Amino acid sequence: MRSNAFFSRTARRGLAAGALSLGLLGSACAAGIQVTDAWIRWLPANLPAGGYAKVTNDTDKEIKLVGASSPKYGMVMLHQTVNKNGMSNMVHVDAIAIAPHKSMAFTPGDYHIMLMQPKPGIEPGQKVPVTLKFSDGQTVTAEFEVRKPTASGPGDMKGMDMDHMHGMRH
Ligand SMILES: [Cu+2]
Repeated sequence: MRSNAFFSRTARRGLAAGALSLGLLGSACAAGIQVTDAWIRWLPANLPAGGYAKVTNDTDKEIKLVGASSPKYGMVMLHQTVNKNGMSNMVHVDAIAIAPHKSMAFTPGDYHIMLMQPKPGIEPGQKVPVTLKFSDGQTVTAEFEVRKPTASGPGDMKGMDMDHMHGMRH
Protein backbone atom coordinates (compact mmCIF):
# COMPACT_ATOMS: atom_id res chain seq x y z
CA MET A 1 0.00 0.00 0.00
CA ARG A 2 2.64 2.39 1.06
CA SER A 3 5.07 1.55 -1.69
CA ASN A 4 2.28 1.88 -4.27
CA ALA A 5 1.53 5.41 -3.14
CA PHE A 6 5.21 6.22 -3.29
CA PHE A 7 5.51 4.77 -6.77
CA SER A 8 2.61 6.73 -8.18
CA ARG A 9 3.90 9.94 -6.68
CA THR A 10 7.29 9.38 -8.27
CA ALA A 11 5.70 8.49 -11.59
CA ARG A 12 3.64 11.64 -11.51
CA ARG A 13 6.72 13.72 -10.81
CA GLY A 14 8.46 12.03 -13.73
CA LEU A 15 5.54 12.88 -16.02
CA ALA A 16 5.57 16.49 -14.89
CA ALA A 17 9.28 16.75 -15.62
CA GLY A 18 8.71 15.23 -19.04
CA ALA A 19 5.94 17.71 -19.81
CA LEU A 20 8.15 20.56 -18.72
CA SER A 21 11.01 19.63 -21.03
CA LEU A 22 8.55 19.11 -23.90
CA GLY A 23 7.23 22.59 -23.25
CA LEU A 24 10.70 24.04 -23.47
CA LEU A 25 11.34 22.25 -26.74
CA GLY A 26 8.01 23.54 -28.02
CA SER A 27 8.88 27.17 -27.51
CA ALA A 28 12.35 26.71 -28.98
CA CYS A 29 10.95 25.35 -32.23
CA ALA A 30 8.97 28.55 -32.71
CA ALA A 31 12.50 29.61 -33.73
CA GLY A 32 12.55 32.82 -31.80
CA ILE A 33 9.52 34.59 -33.22
CA GLN A 34 6.90 35.70 -30.73
CA VAL A 35 3.46 37.14 -31.32
CA THR A 36 1.99 38.91 -28.30
CA ASP A 37 -0.84 41.34 -27.44
CA ALA A 38 -2.82 39.97 -30.38
CA TRP A 39 -6.34 41.29 -30.90
CA ILE A 40 -8.90 42.05 -33.58
CA ARG A 41 -11.13 45.10 -33.73
CA TRP A 42 -14.37 43.48 -34.74
CA LEU A 43 -16.87 45.35 -36.90
CA PRO A 44 -20.48 44.35 -37.59
CA ALA A 45 -22.19 43.59 -40.91
CA ASN A 46 -19.39 41.54 -42.46
CA LEU A 47 -17.10 44.56 -42.55
CA PRO A 48 -13.35 43.88 -42.72
CA ALA A 49 -11.67 43.91 -39.33
CA GLY A 50 -8.24 45.14 -38.31
CA GLY A 51 -5.87 42.73 -36.56
CA TYR A 52 -3.17 44.05 -34.24
CA ALA A 53 -0.23 42.41 -32.48
CA LYS A 54 3.37 42.78 -31.50
CA VAL A 55 5.81 40.58 -33.41
CA THR A 56 9.21 40.06 -31.82
CA ASN A 57 12.23 38.69 -33.65
CA ASP A 58 14.45 37.00 -31.08
CA THR A 59 16.70 35.47 -33.73
CA ASP A 60 20.08 36.71 -34.97
CA LYS A 61 18.76 37.26 -38.50
CA GLU A 62 16.38 39.73 -40.07
CA ILE A 63 12.96 38.18 -40.64
CA LYS A 64 10.41 39.29 -43.19
CA LEU A 65 6.71 39.05 -42.59
CA VAL A 66 5.14 38.38 -45.98
CA GLY A 67 1.54 37.45 -45.31
CA ALA A 68 -1.16 36.18 -42.99
CA SER A 69 -4.14 33.88 -43.06
CA SER A 70 -6.97 32.77 -40.81
CA PRO A 71 -9.52 29.97 -41.07
CA LYS A 72 -12.12 32.52 -39.94
CA TYR A 73 -11.59 35.01 -42.76
CA GLY A 74 -11.75 34.46 -46.53
CA MET A 75 -8.98 36.93 -47.27
CA VAL A 76 -6.20 38.37 -45.10
CA MET A 77 -3.69 41.03 -46.14
CA LEU A 78 -0.97 43.15 -44.59
CA HIS A 79 -1.94 46.82 -44.74
CA GLN A 80 -0.58 50.14 -43.66
CA THR A 81 -2.61 53.26 -43.00
CA VAL A 82 -0.92 56.24 -44.61
CA ASN A 83 -1.83 59.88 -44.11
CA LYS A 84 -1.46 62.05 -47.17
CA ASN A 85 -2.74 65.63 -47.39
CA GLY A 86 -4.98 65.04 -44.40
CA MET A 87 -6.51 61.95 -46.00
CA SER A 88 -6.15 58.55 -44.41
CA ASN A 89 -5.59 55.72 -46.89
CA MET A 90 -4.78 52.05 -46.58
CA VAL A 91 -2.08 50.56 -48.75
CA HIS A 92 -1.21 46.92 -49.25
CA VAL A 93 2.22 45.96 -47.90
CA ASP A 94 4.18 43.10 -49.50
CA ALA A 95 6.66 42.57 -46.69
CA ILE A 96 7.58 43.96 -43.30
CA ALA A 97 11.19 43.43 -42.25
CA ILE A 98 12.03 43.00 -38.56
CA ALA A 99 15.71 43.41 -37.62
CA PRO A 100 17.41 40.88 -35.31
CA HIS A 101 16.25 41.23 -31.69
CA LYS A 102 13.73 43.93 -32.61
CA SER A 103 9.97 43.92 -32.70
CA MET A 104 7.30 45.63 -34.73
CA ALA A 105 3.76 46.41 -33.72
CA PHE A 106 0.57 46.34 -35.72
CA THR A 107 -1.41 49.22 -34.23
CA PRO A 108 -4.54 51.17 -35.18
CA GLY A 109 -3.58 53.95 -37.62
CA ASP A 110 -0.41 52.18 -38.82
CA TYR A 111 0.40 48.64 -39.91
CA HIS A 112 -2.51 46.29 -39.49
CA ILE A 113 -3.62 42.84 -40.55
CA MET A 114 -6.66 43.37 -42.76
CA LEU A 115 -9.13 40.56 -42.12
CA MET A 116 -11.71 40.42 -44.91
CA GLN A 117 -14.66 38.18 -45.74
CA PRO A 118 -15.40 37.10 -42.14
CA LYS A 119 -17.00 33.68 -41.68
CA PRO A 120 -20.38 33.81 -39.89
CA GLY A 121 -20.42 33.74 -36.10
CA ILE A 122 -17.36 35.78 -35.16
CA GLU A 123 -18.15 37.87 -32.07
CA PRO A 124 -16.34 40.00 -29.50
CA GLY A 125 -15.00 37.82 -26.69
CA GLN A 126 -13.92 35.00 -28.96
CA LYS A 127 -10.39 34.04 -29.92
CA VAL A 128 -9.51 33.61 -33.56
CA PRO A 129 -6.32 31.95 -34.83
CA VAL A 130 -4.28 34.02 -37.26
CA THR A 131 -1.17 32.60 -38.92
CA LEU A 132 1.68 34.90 -39.85
CA LYS A 133 3.93 33.82 -42.72
CA PHE A 134 7.58 34.71 -43.07
CA SER A 135 9.81 34.85 -46.18
CA ASP A 136 11.77 31.75 -45.13
CA GLY A 137 8.57 29.70 -45.13
CA GLN A 138 8.17 29.73 -41.38
CA THR A 139 4.71 30.34 -39.90
CA VAL A 140 3.59 31.38 -36.43
CA THR A 141 -0.03 31.04 -35.35
CA ALA A 142 -1.41 33.13 -32.50
CA GLU A 143 -4.86 33.40 -30.97
CA PHE A 144 -6.23 36.89 -31.55
CA GLU A 145 -8.78 38.19 -29.04
CA VAL A 146 -11.86 39.60 -30.79
CA ARG A 147 -12.77 42.95 -29.24
CA LYS A 148 -15.58 45.48 -29.67
CA PRO A 149 -15.29 48.32 -32.24
CA THR A 150 -14.59 50.80 -29.42
CA ALA A 151 -11.46 48.91 -28.33
CA SER A 152 -8.19 50.74 -28.81
CA GLY A 153 -5.62 48.41 -27.27
CA PRO A 154 -4.76 44.83 -26.55
CA GLY A 155 -7.26 44.18 -23.79
CA ASP A 156 -8.08 45.46 -20.34
CA MET A 157 -7.95 41.98 -18.91
CA LYS A 158 -5.08 41.18 -16.65
CA GLY A 159 -4.17 38.20 -18.79
CA MET A 160 -0.67 39.27 -19.73
CA ASP A 161 0.69 35.81 -19.04
CA MET A 162 -2.01 34.29 -21.19
CA ASP A 163 -1.07 36.59 -24.05
CA HIS A 164 2.53 35.53 -23.77
CA MET A 165 1.55 31.89 -23.90
CA HIS A 166 -0.42 32.45 -27.10
CA GLY A 167 2.71 33.72 -28.76
CA MET A 168 4.47 30.48 -28.05
CA ARG A 169 1.93 28.34 -29.78
CA HIS A 170 2.42 27.76 -33.44
CU1 LIG B 1 -6.61 47.82 -44.11
